[in-house]
Amino acid sequence: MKVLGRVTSINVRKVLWLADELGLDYEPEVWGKPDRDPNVPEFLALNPNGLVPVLIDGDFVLWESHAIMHYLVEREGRGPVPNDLKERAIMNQWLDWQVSDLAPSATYTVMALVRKVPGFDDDHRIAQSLSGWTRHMRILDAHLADGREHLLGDTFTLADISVGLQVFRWTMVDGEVPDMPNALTYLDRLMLRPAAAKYMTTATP
Ligand SMILES: N[C@@H](CCC(=O)N[C@@H](CS)C(=O)NCC(=O)O)C(=O)O
Repeated sequence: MKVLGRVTSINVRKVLWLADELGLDYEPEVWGKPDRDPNVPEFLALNPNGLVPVLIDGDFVLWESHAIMHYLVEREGRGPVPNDLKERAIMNQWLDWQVSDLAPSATYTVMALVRKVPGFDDDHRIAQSLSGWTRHMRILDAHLADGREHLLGDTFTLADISVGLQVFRWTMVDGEVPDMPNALTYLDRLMLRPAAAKYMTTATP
């Protein structure tokens, strides 16, 4: 199996973290700007979006981080997905929320104040992004206010990987951000997982 991407990407990290949780063997192949621009025919033939991660499993090719996570769990027949229908639905709710609400609100701030990518210096857009990201972080912080260990309570699920990585990025913002005590406690507990700590380091913010 090959995972195409760069370790600085949150979406690639989701897949790598899960692969480590499952103890899978895979071959990483570096793709993604600035190291290796995916907008070349060779890569676009695999993912026409020109985005990472991409999974190659034999002659099977898959893109979209959450689709890849679900595939790996089903392929192995084990992993952090609840058996219970309603718990699984709640896990999917948080996964969808991460990809459709939480992450998009954070994107500009991450480029400007975490990864410091040249060109991301529009103060108005930073303020707009930070305000949206803060609103979503408050929703998360309130959900975690009862001291639960994971999004679903006692059970670690795929949703903790995706949302946890986004909380880590919140701590990497170079600037003042509102306090999110429950989310930070949640992150500290997640960090105790060896696979988590590997993908949430200051070396690769
Ligand atoms: N919805 C996609 C988003 C993928 C995405 O936005 N990937 C970013 C990195 S986080 C990317 O490929 N950026 C261009 C690049 O790195 O060259 C997923 O979840 O996999």
